[in-house]
Amino acid sequence: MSANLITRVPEYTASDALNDALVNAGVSHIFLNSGTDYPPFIESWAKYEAQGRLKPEIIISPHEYVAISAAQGYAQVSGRPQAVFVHVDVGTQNLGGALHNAFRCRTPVFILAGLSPYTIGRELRGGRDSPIQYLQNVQDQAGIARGYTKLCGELRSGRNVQQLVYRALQIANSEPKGPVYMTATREVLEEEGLDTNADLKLWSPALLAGMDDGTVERLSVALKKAEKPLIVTSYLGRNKESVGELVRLCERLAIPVIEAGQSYMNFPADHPMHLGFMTQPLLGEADLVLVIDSDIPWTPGMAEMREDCRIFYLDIDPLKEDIPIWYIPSEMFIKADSCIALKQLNGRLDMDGRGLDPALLAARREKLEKMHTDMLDRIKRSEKKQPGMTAEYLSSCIREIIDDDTIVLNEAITNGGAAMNHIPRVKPGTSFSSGGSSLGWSGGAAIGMKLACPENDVITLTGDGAYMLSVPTAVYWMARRYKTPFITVIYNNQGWNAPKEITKVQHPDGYAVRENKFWNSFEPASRLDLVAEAAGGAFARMVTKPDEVMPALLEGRDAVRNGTSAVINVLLPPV
Ligand SMILES: Cc1ncc(C[n+]2csc(CCOP(=O)(O)OP(=O)(O)O)c2C)c(N)n1
Ligand SMILES: [Mg+2]
Repeated sequence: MSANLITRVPEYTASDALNDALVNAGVSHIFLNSGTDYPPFIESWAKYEAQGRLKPEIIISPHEYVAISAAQGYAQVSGRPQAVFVHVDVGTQNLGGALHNAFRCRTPVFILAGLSPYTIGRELRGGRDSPIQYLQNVQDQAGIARGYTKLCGELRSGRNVQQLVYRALQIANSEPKGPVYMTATREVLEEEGLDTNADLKLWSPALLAGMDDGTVERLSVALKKAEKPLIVTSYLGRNKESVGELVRLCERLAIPVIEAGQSYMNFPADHPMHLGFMTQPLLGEADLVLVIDSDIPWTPGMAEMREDCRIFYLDIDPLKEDIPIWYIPSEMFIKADSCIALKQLNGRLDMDGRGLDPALLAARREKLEKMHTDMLDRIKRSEKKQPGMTAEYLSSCIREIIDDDTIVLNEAITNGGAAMNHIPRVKPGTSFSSGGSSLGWSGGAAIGMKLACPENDVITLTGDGAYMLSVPTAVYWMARRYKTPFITVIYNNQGWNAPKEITKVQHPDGYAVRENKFWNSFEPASRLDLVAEAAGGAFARMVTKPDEVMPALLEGRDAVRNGTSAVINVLLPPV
């Protein structure tokens, strides 16, 4: 045995310093999928527990996709980033599409991955001691994450670990927010650390700005002048305070709101100015559209709009700098925080109501209110119980078993519209989707949200395909182990409907339609609910008839209130 292995273990290691930095920065949980890179941390955590010292709670996550989805969910509801610790290159790869979601959703997450040790001759504590460390030594591990993170960095010395953690979190927490990815070799994590006792006030996120006076003036004049204004938003409700400001603006000027590709609750669905989730037909009539916080308010090639429609784009990232090809032809691209900007607009209009014709405004308000009531009538009619199962009826039953504070996660894909229409959310912070396009987010996200908001009920609405991609074995095991019970409703159309629908749009008279072949079926249907029972003792129920929906949902809700997750697998007509 060479001398290095009897080298003294420092009393305070880099791993200890990292623990302390995370605790100091308010990171309460580490979602962990470990490996041979973890002895320095495992030793540190055991020491901390033995000595009664504070450390983040370690949440064992059997799949990395679930780990980061949980951290994303936690930050989506609370604004507070959590840590995800994964195993070298392979663990990083398993973050997979969930890293895309966190990035696209602009959610702060602190990711740490081990690096294969850089010494092979036992020169240093932590050097290589296993064959796999050679296989895991790859050219560009950080490259796996680089396209989906705001910062990729390496901890290279035990002495400045804390500084780099604070810097990474400051960047993650500053708008546009997002995940950060740090790596470290075992040798560094075993080194002597340095506790800086940093004052976190000196690491606060970059301050946000609103609009300059000229822009406030131009925008308020344009809004007052418009005859058929429209507001489209997707994630304004990331800041709950913005919702009230948007309500004020829309009430004053009688402006309707469409939530397009909603990833947060942005505007109360029961408000008369809420006109649903589809931009058409309103977009086609509008003479002014104010987009606030949206990546894709509409699909440019598919949208019908007036030639003379004026577009104003207000967003923290109005050019979508991480999307290579993107364009919405806007008169102004306003880079500002929407909450500050809305307060400025409301303030401007408080001071100066000139230019508004009360009669015109009243007529517009009345017309919009009627549209809102007509929309609700249509929704109500479509949810009537039919002999066969419909997503509309199912969604209406879900509405009946939840309350205004229930957190709803929507990953119901082609049934997501039915879910949004029939399960209106009226309180900020009670409706979420992944903000990205990688399916499988909702299972892990529900765990994170329940950890952050234990008082709220949490319900996920998922397609059957999305459910399978969520790694349900890991999800329901974690939900039981960490006491985060939630209800899952599977909108089970026994296959992938989305690729079928889009093929029908692209080739309406083609072979696929004529032959009815779409390579999208999961028949014969699986007992997807039983997966959760096997993995985490969840209450599992398959439902085939409309009459069975309500009793199953109520039983599921009772199970959750008694501490057990529930999966209600509802069979819809097959795709
Ligand atoms: C990780 C991942 N894989 C594949 C896709 C492509 N995709 C988009 S929608 C969809 C179908 C999802 O099926 P399901 O959840 O059952 O919803 P449905 O289309 O049936 O409503 C697929 C596979 C994706 N978005 N993300
Ligand atoms: Mg499906």
